[in-house]
Amino acid sequence: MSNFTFEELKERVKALSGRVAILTHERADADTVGSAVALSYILSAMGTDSVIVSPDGIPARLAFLSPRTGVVADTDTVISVDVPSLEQLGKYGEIKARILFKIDHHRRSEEYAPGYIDSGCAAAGEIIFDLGEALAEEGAIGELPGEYYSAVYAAISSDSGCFKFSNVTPTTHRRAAKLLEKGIDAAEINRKLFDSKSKEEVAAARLAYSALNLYRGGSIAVITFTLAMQKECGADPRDLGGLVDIPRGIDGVAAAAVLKESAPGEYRISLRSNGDLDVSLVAAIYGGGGHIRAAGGTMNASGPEAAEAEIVSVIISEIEKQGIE
Ligand SMILES: [Mn+2]
Repeated sequence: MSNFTFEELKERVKALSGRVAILTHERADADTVGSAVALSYILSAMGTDSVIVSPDGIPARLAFLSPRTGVVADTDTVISVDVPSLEQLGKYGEIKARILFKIDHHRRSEEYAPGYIDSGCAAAGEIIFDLGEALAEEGAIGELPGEYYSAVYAAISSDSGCFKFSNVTPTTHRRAAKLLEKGIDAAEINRKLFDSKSKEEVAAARLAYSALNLYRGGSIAVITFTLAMQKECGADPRDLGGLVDIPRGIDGVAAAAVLKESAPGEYRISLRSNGDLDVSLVAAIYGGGGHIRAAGGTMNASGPEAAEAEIVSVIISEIEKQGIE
């Protein structure tokens, strides 16, 4: 199983036929959904029908991207976008043999299908943007609708933290500039992505602040968010991804983690690094992955205290192993 070039990606996309299922990763974010939506516009511009399939559904806060969802059973061909591992495909990991190819930007992208991978992109949306441009240039597609450009922009803005993460390149901004020239409402998209919270999410943040613990002289910050806390705030667990910004945003914090209890004894780990620590190596210990400064995995532990103690000790040993101060 191997990776292929951008030229081959174009050819593979043009050759898609029948009804295509575009798989997103679990706990979908605006990059995976926006990229899938944009890709479905590219496909329909070529006369190819497609639906978007998310292993655990698309969270309500991303409904503004208007994904046309469906089920794999009704499709002829399956591809994935922004999905680095089978684990991230959730229940669809079982149909890996049906996945024709994947489009991804994760540095550690598992070889579950042949793929086009550009880890120099801050978002999978940047790859989709290039694909749209290239196909238009060669006349394979005509003018795409405004919804296409909005979806691509949402994807890029989401994974770049509204263009403030270290993964942003001059090319990221050039792509975004071209999207702005298409007349998209970037301010409104960013408001929906970053400045809009449900009352339940605010209640979750309040609980998260009270559960915040600092370790190693304040360089490691961890929040363990139990099932009881999730019940108390009433938030959709899929909308709790932003909680990790709380520990990450504290002055002096080099590594931040949120452990979200997903089932009794099972914890979803979200990791962030503010410096040189490669948290994807911490995530890899837990069967996960991601990027240098943002990664995740799943841990089993006897209880919340044990889970938190374990992640702290693993982060400390990784700091020492990587020789980071
Ligand atoms: Mn992504």
